[in-house]
Amino acid sequence: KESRAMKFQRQHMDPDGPSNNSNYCNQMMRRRLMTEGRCKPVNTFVHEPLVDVQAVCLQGNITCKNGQPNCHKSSSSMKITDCRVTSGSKYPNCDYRTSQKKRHIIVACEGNPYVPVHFDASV
Ligand code: T3P
Repeated sequence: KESRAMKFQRQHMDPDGPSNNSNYCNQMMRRRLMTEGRCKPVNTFVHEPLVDVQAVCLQGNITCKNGQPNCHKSSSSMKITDCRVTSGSKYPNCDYRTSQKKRHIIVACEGNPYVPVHFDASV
């Protein structure tokens, strides 16, 4: 079974990206299996080395949107791509808008090793 840590990597890690391509989200959301059963409405891919994203679990500790205490905000801004489903998108034809940004990321971390398991926000 896929662990929560592996699921985070599947849904949110793309260290070698982004291809400078308006179809990035349409391709990646499908390739990473986020268009099965429904179109996942919002999803962020992070374009930084895995070790640097894992290190965010040791950076500033903050409260998550759901009230849990285990969120962490990156001390540096990171290259990300936000994927947001378009208003006209109709499952199973999931259509996304692709926006590249540099932001501080906020992730929830769990376990031993203490690693990212959820993407909470970017700021
Ligand atoms: P997950 O918990 O699998 O990482 O909040 C619901 C989902 O939306 C959550 O999935 C994370 C995702 N999300 C992003 O990927 N980027 C964002 O900026 C926000 C707000 C949510």
